[in-house]
Amino acid sequence: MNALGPCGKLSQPAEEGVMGLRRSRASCKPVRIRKMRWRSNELAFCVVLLCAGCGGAPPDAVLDGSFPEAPYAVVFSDEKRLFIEVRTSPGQPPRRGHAAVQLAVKDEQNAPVDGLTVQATPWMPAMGHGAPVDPMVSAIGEGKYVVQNVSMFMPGRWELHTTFSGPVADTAMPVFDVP
Ligand SMILES: [Cu+2]
Repeated sequence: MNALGPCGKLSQPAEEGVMGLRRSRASCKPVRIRKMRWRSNELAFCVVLLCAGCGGAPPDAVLDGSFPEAPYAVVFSDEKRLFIEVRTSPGQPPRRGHAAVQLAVKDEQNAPVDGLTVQATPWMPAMGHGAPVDPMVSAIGEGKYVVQNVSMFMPGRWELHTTFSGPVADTAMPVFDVP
């Protein structure tokens, strides 16, 4: 064998770095092709991630009993009118995918608040996007509300932008770190 590379040139010496090594191993163009292929793999991976959070899956039928005893977090509403214990299921901290979030809401006198209308929207602040499905909220009594279909489909920090109306009007923002 001679020392000619596939391009008909002498193989690049190792001191020229990674590009030189790659060029000597393959041919002149494959470096670029390889990069393109890697990019399309990356794209496919992103699509898979997005689709993991897409609708179609039935809501997690988690209405009671399956939330841990200890809250994941305890938050005040923004105007301090409500005090909210936050629990997640399945798993606490919530896993990637669809989670149910229980909000146990009390007022300034530490009494459970029933009759609230609750709206909750997941948001991933670092990337500026929400979730592909809207959560559904059910009141289960004793001041507890279960937000189902909270689609936190990527690892990282998610906010649950929450609005309460009815007997008490206020907003709150529990935050979740999805591993
Ligand atoms: Cu994201």
